[in-house]
Amino acid sequence: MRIDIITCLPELFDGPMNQSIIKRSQQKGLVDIFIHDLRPYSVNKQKSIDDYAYGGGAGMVMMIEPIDRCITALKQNLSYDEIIYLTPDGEGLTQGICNQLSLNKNIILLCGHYKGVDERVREHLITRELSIGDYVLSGGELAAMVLADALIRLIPGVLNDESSALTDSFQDSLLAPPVYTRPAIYNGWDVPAILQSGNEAKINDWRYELAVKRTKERRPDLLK
Ligand code: 6GU
Repeated sequence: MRIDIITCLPELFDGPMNQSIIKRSQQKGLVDIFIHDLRPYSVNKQKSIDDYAYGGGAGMVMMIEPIDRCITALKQNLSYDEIIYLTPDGEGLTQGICNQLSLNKNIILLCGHYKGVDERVREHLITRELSIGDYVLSGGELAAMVLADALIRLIPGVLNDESSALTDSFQDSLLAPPVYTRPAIYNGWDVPAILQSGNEAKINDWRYELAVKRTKERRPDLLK
């Protein structure tokens, strides 16, 4: 999978995209991430990428031309399955959407800033709009990283234990059950005996039961 990210703050991606699982998945050749600075695609001599809103009001709006030029340049080399704009008024991201998007070959993520992008970008240049939750971030960059992370870990071969993405919370509309590791007793707090019994069928039943219980308590909306 190839992910091209368009941003006016490319430095923000330096750390998170170059650590741990995301770093290793790139080294293994399972994913390619390219960060594109929007600024060089500006057309005026001040190199601006935003301007005042028509009709007035506080806040700058990202201009269509640099974004169009950047997307057009990318499309000259490759065809893209999705061009996703990260915005708080987009469709809410779910594990189901992540599963679906992880099957794509090439995607573009467009990060918004200021008061957002010129509406014509949304009408004509992108294929999809996603939000990562009902709160407002100062830009789409963190949301793009969240989305990239959620997609990359679903690509076969990225996780060492390939079955482990399947037992994540949300993967079957249930939260994940509790997990324990050694020591078996710490401070007098012990690990449930069933997990130490070696009886795989009983352990699976226990895990399912606790997943349901936890989901009922914490996220009853998932059980509908
Ligand atoms: Cl995708 N962008 C911004 N700026 N804020 C958000 C968001 C995205 N999702 C939730 N809040």
